[in-house]
Amino acid sequence: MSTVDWKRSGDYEDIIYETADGIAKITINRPERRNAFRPTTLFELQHAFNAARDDGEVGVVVLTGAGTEAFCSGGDQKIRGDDGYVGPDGIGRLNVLDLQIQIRRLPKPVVAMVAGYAVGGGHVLHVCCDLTIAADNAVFGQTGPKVGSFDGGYGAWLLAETVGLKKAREIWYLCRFYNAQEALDMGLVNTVVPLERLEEETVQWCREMLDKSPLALRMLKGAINAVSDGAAGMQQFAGDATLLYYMSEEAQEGRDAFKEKRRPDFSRFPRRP
Ligand code: S0N
Repeated sequence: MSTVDWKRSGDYEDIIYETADGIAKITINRPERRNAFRPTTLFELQHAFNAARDDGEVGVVVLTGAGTEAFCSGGDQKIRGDDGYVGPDGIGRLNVLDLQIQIRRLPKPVVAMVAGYAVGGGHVLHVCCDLTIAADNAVFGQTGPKVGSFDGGYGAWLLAETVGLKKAREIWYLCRFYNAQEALDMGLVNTVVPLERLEEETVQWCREMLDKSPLALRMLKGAINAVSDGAAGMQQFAGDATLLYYMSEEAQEGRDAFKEKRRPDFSRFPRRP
């Protein structure tokens, strides 16, 4: 049951983009393939995530799948060529990696709202999200070693960071599926709710975050990701530090002095201990 009045926008084939009350909801809309992604899906997801990033009204982004059977079943195996997933241009791509990075860099919380299967590359997508709200019918797992693929990036080490090294190895090496309660027990999701309350609960979590300081959330996301993202994570965090500095009178004095063709006077700014 929807608790908000979603407003749909954008002209997409594989996804749905909606906004309401400060939340952007992005839905993978290929239920006939358990919301498996193809290159077009990923280009559209990237476009929608950019729209959510740029929209000053949006404070939180929800990623989900259409229907109740699947969040996302990973790469579309039916259009998998010999060098990646092949779209209308005939070129093989692995462009889910760009989307994973985009979710990590997006300076607003991203919440995975999971009903049904989150498996393969679809499982990695929820791992990349900041939070995961799972319905009681959710199923989690990696399938790569069964179907001839693997994700040695976020799919491996971010999963290990989330559930621990032993459990991450088990998930990848054995390709078992785990139910929602098992996922909760291993720290893979934040909460489990009855399927019919999934969106209501997710919106409630979003509203609680929307009440909080956007800059504080932005800095926390950057800080939590910085260590595991290495230099790229530090670059993001450093960019946020620059943003904060730009917003200070101290930095603005430097800019104003240049424009007014005078020496900058930083004497009134403290040298803090
Ligand atoms: C999800 C499963 C468990 C659902 O089982 P269920 O409910 O019994 O339904 P099915 O009858 O199996 O499915 C219903 C219809 O949907 C089709 N379908 C399901 N999943 C896919 C899929 N991934 N691709 C294409 N079609 C799919 C079914 O075929 C069926 O349609 P019909 O009846 O018409 O045939 C079960 O479906 C399942 O196990 N699915 C496959 C899960 C899987 O192995 N996914 C792929 C894993 N690999 C990746 O995701 C690649 C990783 C990746 O993306 C990546 C990683 C690192 C670097 C780059 C990449 C990259 O590739 O970009």
